[in-house]
Amino acid sequence: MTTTEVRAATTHQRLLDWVEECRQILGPDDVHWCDGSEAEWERLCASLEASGTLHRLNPDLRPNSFLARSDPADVARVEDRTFIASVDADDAGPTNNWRAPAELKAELLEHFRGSMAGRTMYVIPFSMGPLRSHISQIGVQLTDSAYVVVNMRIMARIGDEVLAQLGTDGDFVPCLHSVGRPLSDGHPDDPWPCDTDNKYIAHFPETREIWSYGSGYGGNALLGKKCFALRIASVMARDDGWLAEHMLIMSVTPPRGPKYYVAGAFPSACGKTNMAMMVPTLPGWKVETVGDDIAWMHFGEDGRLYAINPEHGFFGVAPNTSYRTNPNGIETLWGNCIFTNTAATADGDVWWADLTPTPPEGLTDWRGRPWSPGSGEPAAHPNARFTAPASQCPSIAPEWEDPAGVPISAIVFGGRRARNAPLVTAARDWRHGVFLGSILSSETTAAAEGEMGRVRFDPFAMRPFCGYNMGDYMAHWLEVAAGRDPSRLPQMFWVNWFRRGDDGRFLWPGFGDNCRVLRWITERVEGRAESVETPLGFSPTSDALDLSGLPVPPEDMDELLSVDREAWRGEVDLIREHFDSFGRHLPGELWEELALLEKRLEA
Ligand code: O2Y
Ligand code: MN
Repeated sequence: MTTTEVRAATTHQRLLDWVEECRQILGPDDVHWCDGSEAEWERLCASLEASGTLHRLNPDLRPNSFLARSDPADVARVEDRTFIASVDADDAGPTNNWRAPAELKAELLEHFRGSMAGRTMYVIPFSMGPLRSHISQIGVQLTDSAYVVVNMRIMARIGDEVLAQLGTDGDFVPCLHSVGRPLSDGHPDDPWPCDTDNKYIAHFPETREIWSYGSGYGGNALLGKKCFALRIASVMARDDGWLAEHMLIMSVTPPRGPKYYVAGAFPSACGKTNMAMMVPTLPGWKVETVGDDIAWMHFGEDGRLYAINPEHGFFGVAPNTSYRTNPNGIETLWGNCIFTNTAATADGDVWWADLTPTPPEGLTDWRGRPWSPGSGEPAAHPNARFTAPASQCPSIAPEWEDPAGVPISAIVFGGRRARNAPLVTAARDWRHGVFLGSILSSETTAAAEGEMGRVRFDPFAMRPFCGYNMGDYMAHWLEVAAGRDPSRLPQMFWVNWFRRGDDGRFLWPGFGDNCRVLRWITERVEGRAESVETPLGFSPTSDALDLSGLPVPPEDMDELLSVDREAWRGEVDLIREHFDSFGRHLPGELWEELALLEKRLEA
């Protein structure tokens, strides 16, 4: 080993043995144990600038911030290369790509062997969740990407304090990552090394391991996020009686209090980050942010459900994030950020569609080419991202790092439905809420997703992120609440911000006006919301929503809250097909809920 090796600040023998075993397989030139310090960040960013991976932004405009341009073939999560390698295929279920663990490991080892030659292997101890929280979990990621290290430093708590927490025998999830581009062949390095043709995002739920190869991008490479905090954590949660969810966490405080905490599950690209940072339009109402993407929830001694945000930063989609859609999001990005695949301005800042009403002159696109509005291509990649410290968000809740978590009063499920799904519906009880979560769905919007307007079910917004059989996952949601005092459980709601009229326009303004729906939700939690029963649950009466100052015509409100029985009979057929796909794994209670829905539709 060379003299640049940075030694471990740990005597944790299992960890040291695993790192050594991996070093021998991966064959890096150096090993660097990340301490998480500012000085380390500066050194790594400087080396990434030198290799052309990072471009420092104008410090007068955006201090301590950088732009990275990825390989054009490495721009997003790769669901078709994401694997759940459980011993039994049935344990992965119909929504996951299954591979036999031994076979997949053997195949991957062929790729991993020597894959770090000529590079440094970074060891990143990281905590998902605040240190010293009983809800948090520790992981250790090995990676040959310094870009991953600096992003992980924003997205998780990393370094020596995590090793200290781990002690000499603490549990950790081993996360192995290589971009898959050894430097042994004498070929010069690329600014964004990857192995385009051989990407694998592999999860081994029984042994709680993650092996990721070939991609340096986002959810494929920052292994604490989707891989650990959702796919592996969902398995841990199943085994240990808690919930690992694709949910934002926010607080909502009425003018005279008290403060309520709401968790919200929305499929990817449904505006979760915007909602978590909402600026409410109702005077006197306050919204604060605890997390924008993932919630880990445990029941407390008092029977209430307590949630932490396991992350430490935001990895948000840049395009269409603007002062109009998310002012707190924009303010978060003042400095200390990494931008990936945005456009660059002539004065050394970043840009994306909607950031300013018109694009500035002299833009460079996400691939580093001069860009003009007439080019017919977007300046920023549609999945361009910002990595930003959560602590910089103006709406961050002061208690966002409370190790005890925050008590959840309401859980909101929301899909993207142009038709049929009403603006808001309250579930009758926990079991009915689980049913509503299980039929969460969106209509396909792009040709790439298949036929336009087709309903795609995304139960609990977890379809790409559940590390086991989704039928068993739904059963777990029922089991965690069994025998508990219903009055202590969060109430559950279904929302849909995306309903359109026959003329194709959105019927609901969304964004800060969603607080009007949140107001009704808090009133329902308090047991005083004016409600009417529908076949789907309970909806606001026509005058129960505070619409003051909102120019939505009454006929649009009627449409927004309506449940079209004929259309819902059609939906029932789709739900039956959806449920059928889980075979014996779908809990009988959900079939019973479907039968009840059918009965109510006939009434
Ligand atoms: O494309 C990626 O790698 C990121 S996907 C992502 C990032 C942040 C929050 N949510 C998501 C998602 O796909 O749900
Ligand atoms: Mn997400």
